Amino acid sequence: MNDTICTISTSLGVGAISIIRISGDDAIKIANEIFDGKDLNLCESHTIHYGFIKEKENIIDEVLVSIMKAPKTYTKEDIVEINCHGGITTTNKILEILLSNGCRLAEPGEFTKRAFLNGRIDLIEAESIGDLINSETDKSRKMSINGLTGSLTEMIENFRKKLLEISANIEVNIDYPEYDDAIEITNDILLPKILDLNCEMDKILKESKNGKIIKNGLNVALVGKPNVGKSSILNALINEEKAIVTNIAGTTRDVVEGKMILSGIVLNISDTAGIRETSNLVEQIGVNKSKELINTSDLIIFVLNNNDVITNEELEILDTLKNKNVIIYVNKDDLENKLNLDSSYENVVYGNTKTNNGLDKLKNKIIELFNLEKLETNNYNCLSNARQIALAERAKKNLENCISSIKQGIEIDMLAIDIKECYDLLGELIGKTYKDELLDEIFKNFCLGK
Ligand SMILES: Nc1nc2c(ncn2[C@@H]2O[C@H](COP(=O)(O)OP(=O)(O)OP(=O)(O)O)[C@@H](O)[C@H]2O)c(=O)[nH]1
Ligand SMILES: [Mg+2]
Repeated sequence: MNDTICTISTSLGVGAISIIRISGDDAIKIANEIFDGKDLNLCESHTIHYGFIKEKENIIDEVLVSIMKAPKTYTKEDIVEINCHGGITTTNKILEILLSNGCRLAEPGEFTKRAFLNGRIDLIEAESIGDLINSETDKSRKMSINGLTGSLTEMIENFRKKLLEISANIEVNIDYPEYDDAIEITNDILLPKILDLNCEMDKILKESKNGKIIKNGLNVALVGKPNVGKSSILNALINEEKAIVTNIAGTTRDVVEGKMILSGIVLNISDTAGIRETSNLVEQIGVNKSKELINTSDLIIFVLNNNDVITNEELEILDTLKNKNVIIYVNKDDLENKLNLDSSYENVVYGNTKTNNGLDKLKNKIIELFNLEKLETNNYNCLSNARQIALAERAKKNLENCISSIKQGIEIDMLAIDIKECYDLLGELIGKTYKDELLDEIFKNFCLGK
């Protein structure tokens, strides 16, 4: 038996209505004890009732109470929702009364965790609920809804079904070689089937890259030597005077972050300290942070000054950026060109921060580089978090092992192991098997009341 949990489900602040949610075996009984109105124990499921919340004889608030009986509820347990007047004091007071009448305060995500543990939703659906609440763009909202309505699970389940069929055929061949009815499974029959599945998994993983971008956005770092205009570019892109701009080289020390949305994708932009040799300890720490960001960002906008001759240090940094996604933004093109940039560099954009012209070109270059417009037209049925993608990648390894074993003519029963492992990994992906620590990790990021 589960204890009865409660919490405030709406965000705590001044508003018209707040909702306090209770879930568990005693939800209706406890709500009834503090409710002045109909006897809630006698009410039908999925009905709403007018009355008052009372503490002893004192009226605390005038409320509407919704009764939802198990199993057709969010958690598959009895749920009561109290709609009270919004505002911090009333809402907190009702919560306090519930706690002193036998409810326990819910942990973040505990309602959704119960929905999962009670079999109403799978792990992908649970993760999608968290994603939906946190989505910052319409694209990420669309993707979360796909996960939430089960179409992503369906895609993985279909994949597992095909694996199961292959597995079953192999088992029959191994266990009952004398069976005439069973088609004899040979490596020749298996190879095209596994190749098809491998191809399908490839597609799923490729799409998941898009999914990650839609969900988390792109991390973009503005990098370059001091005074080239990095902070001015950040401010112009996010349309806010966020970073300090001066003509003194070495103005920015700490990383300054800003956000903008481009073609429906969030860009998390970091303005960094200008990279140069310095004896100033604070500046040196800033420079080190800039270098770290080069390694962790999805895109580096390397800023040069059109009005300055390119330095050896800049050329060296450019050299280290060869295998990364880089746009070279030649700033200050309103001033005389002294840069002498070799024409062999790709993705070079000229502009300045005084007009929007160059910045528009920069935005278009980012859209082009990451195919951001195309992401819009994809179906949004894709894996999007590190846990899901890592499991799919491991599943793909098993398929690849299988293919190479078939090509080497290895016994068919050895293949069954890889196929079974692939099947289990995808089961883990949708939460058929899981460890408690994983659930703790997933649900701790949820907001209270969900
Ligand atoms: N003419 C011209 N000046 C610019 C342009 N962009 C920035 N500046 C000027 O260049 C100077 C340095 O700009 P910042 O944005 O602070 O440069 P930064 O790269 O962030 O410099 P650090 O923080 O020191 O690394 C300021 O005086 C800006 O007004 C531009 O496009 N054209
Ligand atoms: Mg700066």
